Amino acid sequence: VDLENERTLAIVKPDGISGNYTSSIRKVILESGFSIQREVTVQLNEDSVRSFYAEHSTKSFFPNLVKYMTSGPVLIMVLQKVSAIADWRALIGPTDARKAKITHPDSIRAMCGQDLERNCVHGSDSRESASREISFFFTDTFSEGTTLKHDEL
Ligand code: DGI
Repeated sequence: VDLENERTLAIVKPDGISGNYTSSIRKVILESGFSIQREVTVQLNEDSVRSFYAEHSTKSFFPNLVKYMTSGPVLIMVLQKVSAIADWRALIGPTDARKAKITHPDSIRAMCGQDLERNCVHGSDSRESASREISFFFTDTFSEGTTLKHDEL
């Protein structure tokens, strides 16, 4: 078991921001022992979302996903702790927020998500995704201050 610190990418999606859940989510993050290494609020454009969610590009829900993720600003964060990837996934709960409210009532998606699409938060699902997703939004080194990789998202 690798007990080294891990980084994962967390996103508070548009419904999380518009529902004013940001401070509650930040509280859960810090109380759960994560440090927030980077954070930036941006309005994503369609190309960014298509590229970020490329693995879902052939799914029937993809156009809706793109529409939803561009419907308002999102808060993008890099979280760090031991086992950050699995622990953040456990904290956010199942993809379908409606199910989360029943099976994982203490999860973040149960708290602020609405359904399978509007589920309030994102979390990387593996080391490979975390690495890809972090470098998708942020410059590759962590030695400088917060720098967005793209001028415009
Ligand atoms: O890693 P997750 O976000 O838990 O889930 P995922 O990688 O399977 O799907 C990415 C996002 O796409 C998910 O957060 C919400 C959306 N999505 C997934 N499956 C469906 C969906 N949206 C709709 N409308 N219908 C789906 O079946």
